[in-house]
Amino acid sequence: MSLPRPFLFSPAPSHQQRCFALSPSPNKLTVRMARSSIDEVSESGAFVRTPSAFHNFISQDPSSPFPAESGRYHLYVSFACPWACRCLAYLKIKGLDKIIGHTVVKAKWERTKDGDPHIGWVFPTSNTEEPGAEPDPINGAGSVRELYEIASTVYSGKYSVPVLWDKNLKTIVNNESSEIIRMFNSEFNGLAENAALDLYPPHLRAQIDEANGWIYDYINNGVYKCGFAKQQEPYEEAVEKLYKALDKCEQILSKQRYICGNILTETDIRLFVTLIRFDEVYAVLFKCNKRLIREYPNLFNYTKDIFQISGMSCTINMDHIKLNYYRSHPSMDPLGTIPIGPNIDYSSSHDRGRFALSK
Ligand SMILES: N[C@@H](CCC(=O)N[C@@H](CS)C(=O)NCC(=O)O)C(=O)O
Repeated sequence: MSLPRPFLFSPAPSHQQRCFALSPSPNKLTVRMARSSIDEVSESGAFVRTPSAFHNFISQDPSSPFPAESGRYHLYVSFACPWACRCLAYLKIKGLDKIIGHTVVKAKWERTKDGDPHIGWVFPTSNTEEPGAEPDPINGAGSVRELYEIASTVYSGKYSVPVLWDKNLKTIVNNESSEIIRMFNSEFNGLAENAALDLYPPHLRAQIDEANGWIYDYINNGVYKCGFAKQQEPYEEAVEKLYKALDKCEQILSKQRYICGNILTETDIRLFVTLIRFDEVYAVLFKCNKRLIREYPNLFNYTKDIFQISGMSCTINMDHIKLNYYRSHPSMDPLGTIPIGPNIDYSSSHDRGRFALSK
């Protein structure tokens, strides 16, 4: 059974939302949809992320088009990608990995199609080709691009991960991590091993949404704004906001265990995926070097604390992270040399137990 493909993803975003190569006059637009993050640059040289396109929602309601079912959905991720790793973290800590399978792509971007210069996520051809990566067991696809092509014949955006795939309808349910984690938090609770864990509890929702807003703009996406800025001014603007936000987190974490109180929430998982990549990658490649995370006592110990939550450490593969960032962006670093350090041990002891957890 298949649904009409265009029905499944949102209409094209408005021209402010999209990332374009613009002609000199905004009245005479020559637009080119970004096919890769590195193309997502405005006229002023600032990085502007393209919105995701597939926004279907899995529901615990059995009559919904995408009902929560065991074995029906599959998550495609890269260990390099912080957005995809949010979803993988949820899969692990909610105890969903027996009912939702996942596949990890190769770390480094490669050509996705003969005769086309596009580079992106690809699958290995065997289990032994690259440690940590696996061939696509569901569709036998060679690349993530092929998954998008199966899901839609008219899609023309980025071939990004995460991809949440419906094996029944053979299509993409959703490719936006902030939505996927909400589904994983609440919609599979009839099947999850750790259903009691609620990372978006009703009484904290306003606080979580508020914190997610500035953490996304200035930290999660902020590091990309630093790294992908093509001019000095947008870079400096982004760096200043990034460090103000990190200082704010440090301050919050000097008084409580997590960002929204003494209780782990979605905000912490979203912040963690950026912090764990910061000293190893963003400080070097994205020029976020005003201060390192390991120079912030509370942020550093907090990063270790979250890394040590049961199930989290297996979502972090630093070899994939470094291989991807340092080797997949030749326009940023044509040599692709991978820095040897700093090799931080996030499993070492931390001091966050000094805060009593709230119920
Ligand atoms: N808003 C998306 C962003 C996903 C995203 O940008 N993923 C990057 C990897 S970190 C990607 O797959 N990029 C592919 C490309 O640029 O070609 C989400 O949070 O899920």
